Amino acid sequence: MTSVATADLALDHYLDLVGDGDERGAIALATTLLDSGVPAQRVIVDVIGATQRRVGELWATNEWGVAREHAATAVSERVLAAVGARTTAPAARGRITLACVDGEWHGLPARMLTELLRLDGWRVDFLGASVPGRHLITHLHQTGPDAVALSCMIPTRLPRAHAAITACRAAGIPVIAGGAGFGPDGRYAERLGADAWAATGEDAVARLSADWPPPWVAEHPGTSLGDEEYTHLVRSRPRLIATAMERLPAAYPGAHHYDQAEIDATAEDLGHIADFLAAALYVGEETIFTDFVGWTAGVLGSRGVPAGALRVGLRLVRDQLVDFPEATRMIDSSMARIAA
Ligand code: B12
Repeated sequence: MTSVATADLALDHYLDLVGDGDERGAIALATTLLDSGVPAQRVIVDVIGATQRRVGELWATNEWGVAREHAATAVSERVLAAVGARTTAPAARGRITLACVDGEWHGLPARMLTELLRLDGWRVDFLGASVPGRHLITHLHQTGPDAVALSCMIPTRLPRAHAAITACRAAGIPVIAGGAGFGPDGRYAERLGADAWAATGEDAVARLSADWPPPWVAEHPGTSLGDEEYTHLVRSRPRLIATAMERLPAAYPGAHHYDQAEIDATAEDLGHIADFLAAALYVGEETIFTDFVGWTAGVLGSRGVPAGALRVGLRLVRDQLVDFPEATRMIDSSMARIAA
């Protein structure tokens, strides 16, 4: 049996273990796979990564609560550390700084990439989740790496990703971008000025070992990013949400009976609407917003919240966005999408 098949067979068992918070069991399974000749890369990608995607689906469909997802992720972090500790590769290639963009809390995908790069012979300084731009730059000045690898899993962090990419390049260090936040084919990475993009950790390993550094382009042909609408929207975010919450009971009578947890969840959802809208305006990509609304409709639907409630939330935001033609157009097309 091939090692890929062995890793595949372990998947269901591994999911059960992390779903049960069984750290020791999960580490034992990963160690057994390594001992039976499954390469560490396969354990990282085909077991840990594939399971995390499954965990995301189980959370989205409300089969798993947040606590179970958190516990499973915490177990996988420990398993990844155990796999890393059991494998060594001489750091012969060069040095890479790997960081999650400011406000990006998905540290595990970046940690997976860290281990994959180490296995390929890079010395990796992993700075973890949510790294503020100026601290990232200080680190670059102190260590002088060959590359910065920037991870962004959700598009709301793209404006910060842009700032980080610009600052790294100003310091003379080329940037490779990755993570689902940069879009399905990484198309936002180029728009934000990254030197390279890779879809997966293994693609990143291949890209960095094949031709790095890429030819230096003094300035990437930047489209205009972060126009007036974006700036106004970001500035008015707190008022936008507060006003929408005030108007909510009149627009959605069910909200009269909301308890504090429901009020907090609604305010958080309105915050996501504002943030995804801002990101879509920043990058000039309507799909960032319409995909988010489609995804939210699914998540709320599996928690028994009707699409009508989401429509009300969108309308409460839209009604305040007088003189925001792009934003209202994006909201309208998202409403048409959920109606369909
Ligand atoms: C665990 C998890 C969390 C944890 C993260 C903890 C941690 N330590 O990482 C916590 C609880 C913090 C979290 C929070 C949120 N999450 Co979350 N989360 C997940 C989950 C279930 C797993 C993430 C993971 O570990 N993936 C690991 C593997 C599967 O990722 P991967 O993409 O294959 O990784 C590879 C590539 O991305 C690539 N790569 C990654 N970085 C880089 C960098 C470079 C340079 C390169 C080249 C490549 C590269 O290499 C990796 C290794 O091969 C995902 C589901 C999913 N499908 O990923 C949701 C998910 C990403 N989360 C989601 C959401 C919505 C959120 C929240 C907004 C939820 C909320 N309501 O608050 C917040 C946002 C927090 C923030 N601001 O960052 C959504 C995003 C949807 C969207 N529209 O974008 C997802 C997809 C869940 C879902 N099913 O819908 N989350």
